[in-house]
Amino acid sequence: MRLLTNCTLVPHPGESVPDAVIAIDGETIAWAGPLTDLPGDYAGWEREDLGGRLVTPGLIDCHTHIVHGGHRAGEFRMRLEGESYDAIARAGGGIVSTVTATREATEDALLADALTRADALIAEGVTTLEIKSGYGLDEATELKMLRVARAVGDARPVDVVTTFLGAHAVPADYKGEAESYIDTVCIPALRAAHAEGLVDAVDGFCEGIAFSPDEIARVFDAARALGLPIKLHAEQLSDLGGAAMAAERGAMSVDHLEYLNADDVQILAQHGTVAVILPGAFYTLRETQAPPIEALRAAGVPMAVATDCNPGSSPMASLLLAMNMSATLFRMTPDECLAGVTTNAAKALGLTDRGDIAQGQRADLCVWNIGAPEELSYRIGFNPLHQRYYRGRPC
Ligand code: DI6
Ligand code: FE
Repeated sequence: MRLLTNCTLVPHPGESVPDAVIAIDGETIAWAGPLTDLPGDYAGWEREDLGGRLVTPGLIDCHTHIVHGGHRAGEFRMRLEGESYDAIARAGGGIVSTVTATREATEDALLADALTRADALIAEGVTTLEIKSGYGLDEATELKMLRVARAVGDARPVDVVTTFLGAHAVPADYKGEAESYIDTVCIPALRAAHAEGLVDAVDGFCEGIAFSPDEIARVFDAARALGLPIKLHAEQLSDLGGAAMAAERGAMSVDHLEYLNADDVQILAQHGTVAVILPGAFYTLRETQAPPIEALRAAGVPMAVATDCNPGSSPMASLLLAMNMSATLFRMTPDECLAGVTTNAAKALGLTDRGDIAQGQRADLCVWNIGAPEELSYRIGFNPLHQRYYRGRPC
């Protein structure tokens, strides 16, 4: 039981409570508000003076691929010389090349490598982290990736939410046979991973270089039969209608969305689907079509922001940079950026016990050396984290 005193509370983006107190009981927020309203029952609790610093909810990175073998710096060089992401993928590079490296890596090696990226995110205040599979594309390697993802959560003070992404790319030995890959490899691997308790949600990559909406729908049917929530990489490079298909099936989120059309924005709004904005991929691929932020905002679609940390299209392990890019590249407001990595990121993961500072919520908090919450989006390459609280503990 402890009281964090003398802080400026940002319980939700856009709100600011000066001279505030947060009462932490075990892993939970027992009370939060202005000092003047603090109930007398807390008088005897141990106090920690935060020196007037600003406190937000712990950050949540709701879309990452931090578990993977190798790197794609060679592909980076090719793209700089003018080769396109699409063309590299179609020529057997891209995602499929990371698959080879991931299949070859041991669990220990994958974990050691993933922890370097997890540590970078944690150092910026991340307390909940989603990690996807999808660089195995065979049962053994998909399960290996998910075990490593769980191991990240065991090795570090961070909550890991796992996502099965077997429908990420068509592996080389199934080239031209996407449907057969889905039925004979992907869905059986999903069932096996679920049986081991390794899957919190199911994702897919709906794109010309990956899977069609119909193919993804087969995976979603299998997910539903297992009672697992779904989400989708959609409309990143072209408009195939994947986002609407996923929203209509009750997806928690649809991610990327550069090519989302106006009608489908309304479908997201109707279903309460979260739009996950991934500026790292837009930036890395030098995309020119931005996601329809204004239309999403006008329709009241909740927007999350994530790193998409992956070795190909978004080799970025900074959620603060993702906030900055969302503001500068997409004109999201600083409040939207903060909501994107807190309350809406929690929503994108289906988590109701975190993302805000309120009574009963998990005591996952960030204490910052900044004067205004906008600074989190405004600075570039600067980490103002003073202290993170994870499950009520400073660490
Ligand atoms: N979209 C992405 O941004 C990542 N996966 C996906 O479906 C990229 C994966 C990669 O290029 O390795
Ligand atoms: Fe991704």
